[in-house]
Amino acid sequence: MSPTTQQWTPTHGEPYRPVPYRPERMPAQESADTAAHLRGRMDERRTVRRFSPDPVPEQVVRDAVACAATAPSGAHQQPWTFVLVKDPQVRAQIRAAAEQEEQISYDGRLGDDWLAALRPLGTDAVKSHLTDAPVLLVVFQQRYWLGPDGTKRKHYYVDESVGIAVGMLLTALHLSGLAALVHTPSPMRFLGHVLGRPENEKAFAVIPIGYPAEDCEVPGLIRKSLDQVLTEV
Ligand code: IYR
Repeated sequence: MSPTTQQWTPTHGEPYRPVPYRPERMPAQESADTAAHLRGRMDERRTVRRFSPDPVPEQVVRDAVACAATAPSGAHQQPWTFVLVKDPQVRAQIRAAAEQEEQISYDGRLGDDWLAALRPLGTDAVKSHLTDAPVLLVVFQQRYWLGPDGTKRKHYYVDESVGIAVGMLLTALHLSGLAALVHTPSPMRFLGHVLGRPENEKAFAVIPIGYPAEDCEVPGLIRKSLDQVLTEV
């Protein structure tokens, strides 16, 4: 077991206790080859909304969550909880509640401008992936630490930390051959209730995971080129 995965307990106010970090340096050619390969692999990732019912190896999902949980976080507070929802009844409940909210959103709550921005994606209020994908993962952010005696301690940069973790989750899933969708029903409060999460946790995203359906289609989108996203000064 790596030293960073021994049983974690919250830290607060302890002194700085550095340990050596001496990873072997990757030769430049191997580094370049790896980066170019990963760039190509990641460019193949697509958000999928139509999933095959085929089961996925659960350990792949567990390992991807473990990858996500290596994300850097504000004050190393690791303010995330991942809930693997297996119970079909709970999934049906989540879908019904999400679709109810989405219907209101698509019927006008989002506003014309937002709906226009979404049109090229072809999304609507029907969220069949919430029950059809073989795996449903719900990510919660821990807005503060809640001790067993009810003590509360603020967490820092929670949105950023959980966003990075979800990015790493998507990367791990994709590189392991699985497709996913980051779904953010709004409002999401119902998720905490349905899944019985504690008061310090706020739903961040619902992530159906699986293989694309045989007849899966995705929007014909074009990514910005590197020189459109990277500028040098
Ligand atoms: N939450 C809605 C709407 C939606 C919003 C954004 I921003 C998207 O990128 C996609 C969808 C839904 O899930 O359909």
